[in-house]
Amino acid sequence: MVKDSNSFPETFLWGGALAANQVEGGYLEGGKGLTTVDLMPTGEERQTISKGYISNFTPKQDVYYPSHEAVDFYHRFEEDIALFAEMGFKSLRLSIAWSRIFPTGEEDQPNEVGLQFYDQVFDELLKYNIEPVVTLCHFDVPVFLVEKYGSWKSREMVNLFEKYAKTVFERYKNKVKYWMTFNEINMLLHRPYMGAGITLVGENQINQVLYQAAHHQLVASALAVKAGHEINPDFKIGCMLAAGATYPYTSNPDDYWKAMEKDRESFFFIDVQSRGEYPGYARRFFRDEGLDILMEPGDVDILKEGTVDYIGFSYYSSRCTSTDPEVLKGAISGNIFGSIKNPYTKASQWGWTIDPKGLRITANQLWDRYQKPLFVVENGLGAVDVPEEDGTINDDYRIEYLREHFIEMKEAIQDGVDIIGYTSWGPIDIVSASTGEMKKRYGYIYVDRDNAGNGTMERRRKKSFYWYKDVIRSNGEKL
Ligand code: BGP
Repeated sequence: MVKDSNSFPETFLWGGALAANQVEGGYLEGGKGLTTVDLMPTGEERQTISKGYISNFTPKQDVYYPSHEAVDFYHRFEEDIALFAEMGFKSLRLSIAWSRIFPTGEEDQPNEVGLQFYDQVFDELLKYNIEPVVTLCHFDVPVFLVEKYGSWKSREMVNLFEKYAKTVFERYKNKVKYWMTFNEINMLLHRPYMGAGITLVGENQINQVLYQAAHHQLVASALAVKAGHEINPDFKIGCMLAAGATYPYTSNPDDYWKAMEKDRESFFFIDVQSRGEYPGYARRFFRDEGLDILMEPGDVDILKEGTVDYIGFSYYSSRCTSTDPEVLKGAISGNIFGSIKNPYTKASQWGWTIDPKGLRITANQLWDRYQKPLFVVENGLGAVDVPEEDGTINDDYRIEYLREHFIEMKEAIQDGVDIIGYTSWGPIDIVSASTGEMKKRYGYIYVDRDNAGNGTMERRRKKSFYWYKDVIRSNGEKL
């Protein structure tokens, strides 16, 4: 349905987004099993591991892992949710840790303590009329399944994931309406271990491994969507893409084509999840690369029957590419996707391209392509915050980043794009996924905690807290 609107809809789901492994802590409490992210320390080693080069599945004793305690949401969720409510949140995106529910991934019965934890969290949200938006798997696969099956390399994962999905759908069917299957499903190609628990040690045919694993996730996602709709027909179940338009560096048609191919690397996943079948360009890619993706006879139907209701996506940056070897030589890895420097855009302290207009472009692309409601489920600025002497945090740079993106999001809505909500990333400071550190902060709420585990964990409202509260109160009119 095309919507004509000059502004944000009345029902717009303003809020914030979190992931279990980056906010909860309590990494072995309440019977929780070890997950992949629990094994990723900070620094260079994290980069290597997240790309799939890991062989030892035990956390080191003498190294501090910030995510093991994170910001202790596990024990402080009431206080944190009260702060979100104070800002006027209409929604909170968060994920369930698979290994709190099935510690190894293979138990017959779920872990009741884990289930109760999320009951409490959802009840607390509902108390304030905050709509939970729940990701089933946000970068955390039970380590046991990685060791036993090689994670998503194996077809075994499909039924195990379906069982997990059905368990939580049944349990929370009267508390949660909005769901997402896999966070940033396309991250599997770029950070196979971080995204999907896939190790590449000893693998020669990397694309074969990755696209086979992708097929397993796509089937598992479709089965979950199908089961969810059966359990509660009112469920809205989405996919989740790490989005960001790719621009050609010049008007050379070769550059344009390369940019299109780069975008399709990501759209591939959403084409399957939203349209229910493999696109022609993917089948050609498999042929050209000599990939032999094993599919079971029923898979075609499963993919058709399990298409998503909405398209969730993260947007931090646009990307830029070129076919010119000279230009590529100066390439910088502007973000996880690798991008050459775009002379027309700025960058964050971590070199991530800042391109507000790219949000409008990306939203329009996704709408043109899928004609399904869009949900901006991640966006924000990772920055170092330095408290003033009196303890206040004046994060004007964050306000500026968000304001510019909100202006473009509003433009997209005026373009007729159906955007149902916006949850900014890390509304409270949390552990960074790419660095594993505390110092890259996104929050409206500051947490007194550093990379080494020092600090009181006290929560403090930043300047952006009051600004976002006004944005929500005025439904995006006061930016
Ligand atoms: C996305 C992830 C999040 C998140 C965010 C910001 O890729 O879905 O988990 O962390 O990026 O990244 P970072 O924390 O590395 O700054």
